[in-house]
Amino acid sequence: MEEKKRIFSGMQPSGMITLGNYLGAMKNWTALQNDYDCLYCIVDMHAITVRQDPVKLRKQAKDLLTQYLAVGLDPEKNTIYYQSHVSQHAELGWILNCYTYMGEMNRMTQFKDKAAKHADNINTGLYTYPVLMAADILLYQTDLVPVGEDQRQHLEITRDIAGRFNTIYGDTFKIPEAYIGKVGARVMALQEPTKKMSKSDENKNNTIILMDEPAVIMNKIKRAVTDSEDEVRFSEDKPGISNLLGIYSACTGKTIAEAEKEFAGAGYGTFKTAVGEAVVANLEPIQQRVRDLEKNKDYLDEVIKKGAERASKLAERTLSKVQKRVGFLPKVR
Ligand code: ATP
Ligand code: LTN
Repeated sequence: MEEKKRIFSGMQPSGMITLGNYLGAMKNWTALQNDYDCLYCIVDMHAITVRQDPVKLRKQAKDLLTQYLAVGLDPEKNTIYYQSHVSQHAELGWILNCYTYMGEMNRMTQFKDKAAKHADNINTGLYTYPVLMAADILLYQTDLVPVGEDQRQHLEITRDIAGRFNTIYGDTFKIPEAYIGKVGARVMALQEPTKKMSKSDENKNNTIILMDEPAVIMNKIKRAVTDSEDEVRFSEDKPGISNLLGIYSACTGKTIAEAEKEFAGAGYGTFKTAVGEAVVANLEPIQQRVRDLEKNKDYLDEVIKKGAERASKLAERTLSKVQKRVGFLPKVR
């Protein structure tokens, strides 16, 4: 039997999961779980590149685990774990730091954005964040990385680092590909539709979070910034309406063209109500499952324990190969 191809992806427990995270990443994860061997990591080590309150970070990491399961990831089919439980990520991360140039890191747009946002804490972890991400992916000989559009540059650097290492030491890492969905890959902020919806946004009206109640969702969509026309049409000069069309399409499975036709002549009010209802229809069942799962602490503990064990076993294979190649002595046993 041919072995399944491998998928790796992760999300930071840096706040409440948004509709952007869900449509851009998680929804694709659940769709891919039957055809691939998938590892879905909760990247808590990445989250501390901006200052986190430890009590909140623990809660967010637990909530994210519950949400991974609630969106439909089956822990029997997928390896789900906390990054900090598998020490090989940090170990490979260090080694790869020594094969990455500052010039490469200087080009990373996420670093520039986050450095501007957190000017009082531009730490070197934030700077080398993409190297740890490369380690995450390369540890598992990953074929495919399902992410939102904003991660494309990080995937490119991952491929560059892997290729460089392979050139020096011979084939060591599989060169991974990004998997970026056609719809939902870049959900924009509702009040500022030219910037991406982000879970760490301070303006709560910019984001819909996975756990927002239906009335809150309807309200946020109704108040979303649009334009002075009244025509539901996808266009670069209509970022608000285009964003809502993208959300509608990702939530219903209809194409943008079908959606435009459906709302031709309907007006923004009717359209926004339909978008809100489509989002609620996607999120309500997930919210119910979150509430059920939260009651089952033992089950969650079991999932995360098994996940770390399997991930660690797989990661060790690559790490020990790498350690040998760069010239570290084996442990005396
Ligand atoms: P933060 O605000 O803390 O930087 P984030 O909301 O950008 O976080 P991440 O944890 O960094 O989220 O990303 C998790 C996944 O969600 C990634 O695959 C990322 O590409 C995807 N993603 C994040 N925001 C969006 C968005 N607005 N539209 C589509 N996909 C997104
Ligand atoms: N950098 C990603 C989160 C992330 C990730 C990964 C995604 C960390 N490691 C490995 C895919 C694969 C982000 O900021 N969204």
